[in-house]
Amino acid sequence: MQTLLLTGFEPFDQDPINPSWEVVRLLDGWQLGADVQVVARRLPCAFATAGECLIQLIDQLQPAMVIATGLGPGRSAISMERVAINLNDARIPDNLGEQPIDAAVVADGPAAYFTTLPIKAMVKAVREAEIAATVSHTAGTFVCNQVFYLLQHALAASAVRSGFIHVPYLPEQVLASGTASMALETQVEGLRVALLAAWHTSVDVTETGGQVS
Ligand code: PCA
Repeated sequence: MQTLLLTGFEPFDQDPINPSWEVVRLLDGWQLGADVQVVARRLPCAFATAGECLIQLIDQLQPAMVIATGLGPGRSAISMERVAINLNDARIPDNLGEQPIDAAVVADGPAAYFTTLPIKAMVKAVREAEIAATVSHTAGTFVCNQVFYLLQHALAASAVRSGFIHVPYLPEQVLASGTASMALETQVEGLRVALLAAWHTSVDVTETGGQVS
């Protein structure tokens, strides 16, 4: 049995829950094919420990694919991230009180890494299931981007494909504020479809996911 490692984050910024963990924990143990099973794990929302925790999980589980997820506050769609940048620039302190500003994720590392997931195929499949999905060109400059960068850095020379997905708030988190959200069941279904597409697509489809600005 092969492993698809799927991670979510613990809550941060005074939120009592983080939808990324609420969603992925429901997929723990899901067998998405005859020979592949999801293992879901939670990462700390801290610059000092999140990447280390993810790398330990990769060493321990030897996954065939790794997909990290996090909350993208204000996102209205399941967002397949295209690029991780070598920059930590935190607007708020992380859960250990650390707030790096204009710091490299990896000193002397490349400016950026692209996802190695077939994100266009994933977006297409999720949209076909009538769930909002999009290609995103920024994973921000907080812990999610850092984890995404460290993930791509760690697997850069390997055949294991990896990437990052940002998910919206749950409706109950943004009651009456008008901020975009998506129901838990919809997010779970969207991730199921995205994971199936990721696992079964070896060459990404060619269709635009671009933006003018
Ligand atoms: N979202 C934050 C960090 C943890 C999470 O779920 C981010 O986008 O960086």
